[in-house]
Amino acid sequence: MSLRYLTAGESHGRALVGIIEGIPAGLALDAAYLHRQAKRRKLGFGRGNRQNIETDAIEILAGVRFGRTLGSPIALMIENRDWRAWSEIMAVEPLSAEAEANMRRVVTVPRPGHADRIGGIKYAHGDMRNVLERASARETAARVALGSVARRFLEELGIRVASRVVQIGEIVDRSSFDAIPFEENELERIDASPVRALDETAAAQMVAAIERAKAAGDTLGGIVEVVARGLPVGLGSYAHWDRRLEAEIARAFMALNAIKGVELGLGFGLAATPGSSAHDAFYPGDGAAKTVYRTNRAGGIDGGMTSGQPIVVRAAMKPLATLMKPLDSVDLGTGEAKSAHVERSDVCAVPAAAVIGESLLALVLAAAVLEKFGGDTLDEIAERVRGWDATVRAR
Ligand code: EPS
Repeated sequence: MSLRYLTAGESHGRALVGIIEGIPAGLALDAAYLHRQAKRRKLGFGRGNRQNIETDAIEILAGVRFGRTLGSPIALMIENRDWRAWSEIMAVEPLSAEAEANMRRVVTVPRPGHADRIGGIKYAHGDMRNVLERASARETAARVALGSVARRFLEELGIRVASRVVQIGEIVDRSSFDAIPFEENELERIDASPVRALDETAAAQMVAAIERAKAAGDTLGGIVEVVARGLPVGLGSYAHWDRRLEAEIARAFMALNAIKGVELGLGFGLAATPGSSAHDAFYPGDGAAKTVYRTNRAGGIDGGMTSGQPIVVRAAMKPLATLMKPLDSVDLGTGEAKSAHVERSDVCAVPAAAVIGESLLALVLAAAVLEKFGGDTLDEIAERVRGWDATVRAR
């Protein structure tokens, strides 16, 4: 097990916490870096009022001393500022009979498309708040915090991760992923787009589509693209099914709330493409390598291994299940037909999903790097990666 991480926390509970284990010693890491990444997740047109309440400042509780990782587990905490308004509803202590009788915001009518109904059945929660508090995408703030630690580690090895929005509702941005900015000082360009689109015309149309959905009490999904560059050749393996890197990437993205589809490179498009134009041909190298590619239809992975080309992942997000004009549902307490529960929410969280996707990919890649190169200190790993790059050039 090269890298593992856990999160805990309810959406309106006191805080989100995350622990990551396996990051080597000697990595420069500070809370300001993590906070910069966390703030990027909050951006995006279509988010609700909650984003104005939360600052998503990240506290490093353990695993770092004098600005460098110790090699021990790193523990992070993000306060839920909104908890102050929810401290009775989300109290940890047992309820008094009076408080139980006066409990507010009890959820008995599940939202179609949300975890409410099945979670309530599965965990015997009559009040489905017990489900939605944890099923909420608020938890992704913790995954971004942990993913930003992985990102910091990858940066030291020259590996960069970035993202953009490709589609919101029916509006598609047809720009190439090659135009995505990667360096921290360049990221602001796409972070400044209201919807993380590269093309300004598409961005304006996406904003208008979100506005229309909001006015109609509706929500919108979309497609995000996450790209990683600067990868060593040969992360992952063809040798056994559970070592294939695409599988890990798909798992990480499918584990993000509301994601219903994942593809690499041309992905589903390959189904309709003949073999003659579906693959990436090899050409004689330029001196630095024996072979080079001119296309990246595979999305950076062949046979479950990194090819050294950029990894290009796309994920499709369904529209959020909390509708201000709610769908038909049933009160599970009384059995009556009712409109689904309505709770303050976002209209569209696709731009946030793109930023979260960067962290998910960073976590998968950091684990793959650690598995291939091992090492207890950053220097040890960096030296092994450099040595491997030289080996690859000669093969
Ligand atoms: C969410 C509902 C909204 C979002 C929340 C995810 O929260 P609330 O019900 O408090 O308005 O704002 O996302 C975040 C708080 C966040 O930081 O991303 C949901 O139901 O998934």
